[in-house]
Amino acid sequence: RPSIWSYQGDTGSSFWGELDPEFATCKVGKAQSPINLPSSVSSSFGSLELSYKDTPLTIVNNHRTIRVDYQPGSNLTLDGQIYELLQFHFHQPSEHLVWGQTFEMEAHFVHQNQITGEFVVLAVLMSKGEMNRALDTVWQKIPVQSDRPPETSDILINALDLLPENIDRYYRYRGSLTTPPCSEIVTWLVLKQPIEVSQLQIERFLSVIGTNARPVQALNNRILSESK
Ligand code: SG4
Ligand code: ZN
Repeated sequence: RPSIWSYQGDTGSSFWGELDPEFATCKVGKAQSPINLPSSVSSSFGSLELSYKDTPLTIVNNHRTIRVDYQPGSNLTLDGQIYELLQFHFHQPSEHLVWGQTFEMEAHFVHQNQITGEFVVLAVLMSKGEMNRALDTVWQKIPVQSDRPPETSDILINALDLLPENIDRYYRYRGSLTTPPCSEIVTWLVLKQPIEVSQLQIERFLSVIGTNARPVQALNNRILSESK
């Protein structure tokens, strides 16, 4: 079955729950993402443990985002569990808000536990500023045509180059994929320090993909935590 969801009009995010029975969670789920941060309780967590390797730049335009696929062998460790970095991708504007503020873009580093299937998504907020070199390496290779096989090159990249200096300060909460089927299987880690992206880089993304952010969802009775 072709999946018909989008970010605009009558297949946009307010209708996801009705487009397909498999998308019902988008409507009835009580732990949906994104959310407005921070709100409510805080407790403490330690530093993030990341072990990311270089990977050959493999990039996909699936017309809903620009995605960079990662080769196996890069991990994030959380609560003693290992989650493998599968891919990262981008949203414009940001999906998470901080104190009601939207950022220019947001990057999602998607990790999955190979045994439980649970996800950890590390989110990096992006504000307008200097041209971002690591991002530029990716942007140089954006496929203009969507739904083609991934484009691989022999350029090596490392997701660490897209993270801010400070990865010790972050919000953490339990939520969902921000796209259909909106499965509530994600631990979200949202870094507090944003990285910078230039106006031209934002425009480049918009000209290929357009805006692709799901609006914020109700917190309901979830607890949000902060590091330190
Ligand atoms: C994007 O559409 C990615 O292309 C999807 O990746 C991703 O789905 C989806 O966003 C949801 O991820 O971090 N925004 S999010 O919650 O990673 C998954 C693929 O389709 C399952 C591979
Ligand atoms: Zn995402």
